[in-house]
Amino acid sequence: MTVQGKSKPRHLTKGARRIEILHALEQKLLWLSAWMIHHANHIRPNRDGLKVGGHQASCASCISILTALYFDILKPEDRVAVKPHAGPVFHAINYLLGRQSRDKLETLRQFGGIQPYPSRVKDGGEVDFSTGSVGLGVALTSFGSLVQDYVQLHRLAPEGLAAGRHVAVVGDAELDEGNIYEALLEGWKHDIRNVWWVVDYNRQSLDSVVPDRLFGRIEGLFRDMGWNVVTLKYGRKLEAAFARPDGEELRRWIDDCPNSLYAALTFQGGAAWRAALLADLGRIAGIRAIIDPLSDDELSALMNNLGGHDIETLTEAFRAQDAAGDQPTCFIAYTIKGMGLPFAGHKDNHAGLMTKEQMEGFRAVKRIRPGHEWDAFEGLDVAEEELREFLASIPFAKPLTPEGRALTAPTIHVPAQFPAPRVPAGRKHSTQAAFGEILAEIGRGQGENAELAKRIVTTSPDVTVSTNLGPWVNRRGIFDRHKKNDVFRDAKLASAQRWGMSPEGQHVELGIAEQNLFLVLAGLGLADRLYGARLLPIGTVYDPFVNRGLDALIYACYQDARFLLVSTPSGLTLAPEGGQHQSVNTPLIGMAQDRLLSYEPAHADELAILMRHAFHHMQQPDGSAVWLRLSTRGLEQPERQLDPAAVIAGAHWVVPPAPGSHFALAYQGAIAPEAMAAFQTLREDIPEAGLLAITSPDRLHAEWLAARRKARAGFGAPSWIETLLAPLAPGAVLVSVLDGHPAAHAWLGSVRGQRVVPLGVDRFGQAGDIPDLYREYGLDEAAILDACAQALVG
Ligand SMILES: Cc1ncc(C[n+]2csc(CCOP(=O)(O)OP(=O)(O)O)c2C)c(N)n1
Ligand SMILES: [Mg+2]
Repeated sequence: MTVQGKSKPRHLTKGARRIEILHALEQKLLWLSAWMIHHANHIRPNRDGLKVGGHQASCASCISILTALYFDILKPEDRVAVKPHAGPVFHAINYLLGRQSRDKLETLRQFGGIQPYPSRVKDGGEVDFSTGSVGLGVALTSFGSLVQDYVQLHRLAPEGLAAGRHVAVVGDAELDEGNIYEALLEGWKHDIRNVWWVVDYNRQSLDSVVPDRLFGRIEGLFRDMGWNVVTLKYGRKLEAAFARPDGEELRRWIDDCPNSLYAALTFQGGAAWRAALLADLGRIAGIRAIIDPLSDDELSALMNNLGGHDIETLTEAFRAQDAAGDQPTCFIAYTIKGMGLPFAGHKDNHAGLMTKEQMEGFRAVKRIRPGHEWDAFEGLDVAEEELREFLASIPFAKPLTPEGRALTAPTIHVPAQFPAPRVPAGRKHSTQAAFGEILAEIGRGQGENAELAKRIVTTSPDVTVSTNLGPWVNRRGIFDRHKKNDVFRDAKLASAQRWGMSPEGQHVELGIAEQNLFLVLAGLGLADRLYGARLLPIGTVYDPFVNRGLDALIYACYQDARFLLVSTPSGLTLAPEGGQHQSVNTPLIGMAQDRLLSYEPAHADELAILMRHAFHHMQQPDGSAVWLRLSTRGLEQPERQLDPAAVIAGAHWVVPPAPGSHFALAYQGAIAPEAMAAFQTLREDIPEAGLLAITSPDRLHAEWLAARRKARAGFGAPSWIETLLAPLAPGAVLVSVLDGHPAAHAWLGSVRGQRVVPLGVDRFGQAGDIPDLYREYGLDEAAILDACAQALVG
């Protein structure tokens, strides 16, 4: 379909005709979204007997909202998160705009086809924000607007690209998610703007109808956070009825009607409405005058005329707010779940699908001829030519770029080497401290680092100083739309930290909410594609609290956001500060998470290689985010020449084994000194033993799996870990140790059939010093030697 129509007679977009056209488009979206789901479930062959699913009722609920947004109000530069279960409506909109093919509409939930919920990576560039895990897409719109401000205020945006509004179409049950309130608080602190959340307030979630009084509270919360709240409760028809004599009685009745009763009456239809209204209001003459002349269908239409289904109410409210400025605004649009479908209002309709018979009835009402189900303009009261012209004339029809909505940005030069911090002989250094120093050095912005330094943005949920970002922040400042001086500094009070804020600052300070951290990283890490500016984001967090933000981290990776995550301190090794703060499972998360390379260096020279690699890798078309798990434990730093490729590939021999050796010891991260000490002892008995430094079980494992796959396809080369282990004898023993769950290394035995004894932490820890803790959890030199002895005797 082409949208390159003739020039548009202006009068068509105005007034009543515009509303008629929008009504026609609503009808088309309702049909197409229902049909897409029906087709996927009932028409496409089903090979495995599993339910395909889809959410016809959720789609129907927000048809008018999405119609008003896309076909009336949105501009090309606006960015939208559509509630997950309305994905089919979103794709139908793009179909009408000529941005989605008919063939593709037939592939909903099929392999290689349209995803159940809008997906940036899998559904293409028209999707601004992926959704699916409820609440996260909503919150990301706030942080997207923050990132857009950052890009604009740092003058990094491409010339001529206007700042857009960030819009979330929100299911009302999404507001039960705590991350929404974390985002609201953080958004308030950052004085975000240009954000609209349009709540599809159908008062239904997945299981049932939601409690009545909750929303009054929620509205207050938005206002407290500096948001404007616009409630769209009633449509034009109901407002007209309320304006008639005694009409206010009807309004009061509806206002007092419990959500569940309203939903049930909606489902039952006109006769039930009449019975209920007559029972309560039948003695009021004005009410009789309103309802008596109406047929059951007309009465039902009147009672269903809520604000979120009334295109005039919606477009008027959006236009008014559009003109009113950039204050964040929450629209509470009252809707009915399943509006216009046979199960409208039924509490069980969330995953309900129309039966074949119901679909045939629906087809008849929508005047769709068999064989014309996918026709964009079938069965409408407005002529195709006029609809095409209208669609070509709306603001959103103008392409953001000739390629679509996905922008690009050139890569930033990364120097070939990051020097590791120099540590005087005999002094110890931790990976966390080295991280802070390397970053601070880049922060000087000198020489080759100048451009790199400009593009780095750091962020942290209240652990900026304790994760060693302090020196970087002192050099580059804290970002805020408004200049705010550092009061302590102005008063000449001693402090190591400069805490001045300005639009030029390059650190986004967050409150303690790890989901916000990952959502900000998602926004920053998509800045090239959303805002046309390459940013190199770094987020720091205590390693155990990656778990607190995990869903948002997965969500950021799912959208292919590019960032460097630095989690520190980690494991038991933070020792006296530990206890609840010990992380055990994070190495496994690092292995299991797609689009995230994870590393745990032990020494500063490895870290320097990996930080350099991270900035490079996150800019590559087939790159990804990168995670570094660090430690506060000071280690002696070896004098050596490393092969960067080996460190990046995940392991290198510190002491290579003699060919045919029957024994090797492997370590990962801050436990290195214990492994090295045990190794010295072992070598007295086994001089041919090798010592392996593992920097990434994730990389080793992923590359090994990939090599296996290639080998099965007949063109394999050995993976790095196969190459590394090749000198060992076939039945050799490999004892490995890390401060994390031992399963991260247990798989190594499968690589060449060698016997692996993985040491690590598999119980909740406690505070203590390192000698006590490593002894208790079996990580000290004695424990390593015991494990070696046991393994060697079989
Ligand atoms: C984090 C998360 N938890 C649970 C679900 C499963 N789920 C999908 S939709 C839904 C209820 C959605 O209700 P609402 O947001 O009101 O959407 P609508 O009524 O518009 O369909 C739930 C619990 C999910 N997608 N994400
Ligand atoms: Mg709902």
